[in-house]
Amino acid sequence: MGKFIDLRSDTVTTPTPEMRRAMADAEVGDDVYGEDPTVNRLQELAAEKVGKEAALFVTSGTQGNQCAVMTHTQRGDEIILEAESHIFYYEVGGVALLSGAQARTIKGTRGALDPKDVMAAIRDDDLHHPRTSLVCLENTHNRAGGAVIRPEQMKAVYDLAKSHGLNVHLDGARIFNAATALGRPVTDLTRNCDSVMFCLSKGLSAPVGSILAGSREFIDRARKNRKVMGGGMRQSGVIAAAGLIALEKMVDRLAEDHANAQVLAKGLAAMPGIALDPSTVETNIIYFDLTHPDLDGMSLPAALKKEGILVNPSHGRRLRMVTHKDVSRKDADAALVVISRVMKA
Ligand code: TLP
Repeated sequence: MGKFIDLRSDTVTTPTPEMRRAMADAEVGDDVYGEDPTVNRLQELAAEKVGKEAALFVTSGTQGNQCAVMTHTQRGDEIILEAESHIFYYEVGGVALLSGAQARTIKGTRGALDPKDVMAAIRDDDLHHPRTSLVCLENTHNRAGGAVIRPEQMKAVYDLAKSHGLNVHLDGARIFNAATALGRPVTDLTRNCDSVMFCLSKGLSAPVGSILAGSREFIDRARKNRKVMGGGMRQSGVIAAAGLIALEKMVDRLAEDHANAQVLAKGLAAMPGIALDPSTVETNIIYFDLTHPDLDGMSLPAALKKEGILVNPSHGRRLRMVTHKDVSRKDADAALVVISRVMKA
């Protein structure tokens, strides 16, 4: 069989030939001493791109988010999160395990928190209450189907948080997808937060790594927390070199992934047995519900795998497909032909 069309996630993207060359040639030093010139260059460029004073190269999106939570909170604090957010849903209970913080979840609308709900969740100063110290936002919102949170929505929550002395962390794993979809500078989306994490892997296609950015003082403290999480990486210029290319060269092509997601979404929506409104697909993530009586979230991915298409199985009837650099327009068209055939069989 030829190559798989891998729609499981944009995390599966492989580094470009230019990235591999830059990795081989990277100038390196010991980053725990702050002496890796390539890491330092990446951190400076990343901070500048998102309009923050400083940035820290971290091993993964999860490490960046958890390091942010640890740096913003004290043990026993309560943090406010969207109920389907990655930090709450997919980070192995790290908020409790690593920071000793308690999660207060709020159901959002397409991933966006209503400031009224945030307001109601902020604890007042009562002997019995934990201290609320942090609100986390996610943009694009993964489990809301790659939904884009508007700058105005972010600002409303940020202003409220600030007026109550809370910090705001943005899980911006796919923040450049959000900026691309809106056609606005990414700083419109990173202005209304105290810290932001974004991934160099995923759509930007670096093999490893994410960025945590914020004030100089915040990043100095976060560096120590990264160390305790095992993220002091020594000659990490080898991977930072790919991150630099991710930031410089790979942002502009994200629109292609969004266009291919539209192709897939429209094709899927036309198939009997699939419930999907393509207008809800704003970026590179497509969620749909299976209404086909003989197929479910386990059997369809298994049948597609035999035909060379990879989709993550699910215990329910909701499935996700993600477009990325290694899925071309031709792949999207080919996938639709196969999916349609498998659904009919
Ligand atoms: N998301 C992965 C899985 O963990 C679910 C995926 O395939 O989408 N924030 C958001 C919004 C994410 O979607 C992810 C990864 C992360 C953080 C964590 O990044 P990594 O995988 O680098 O730890």
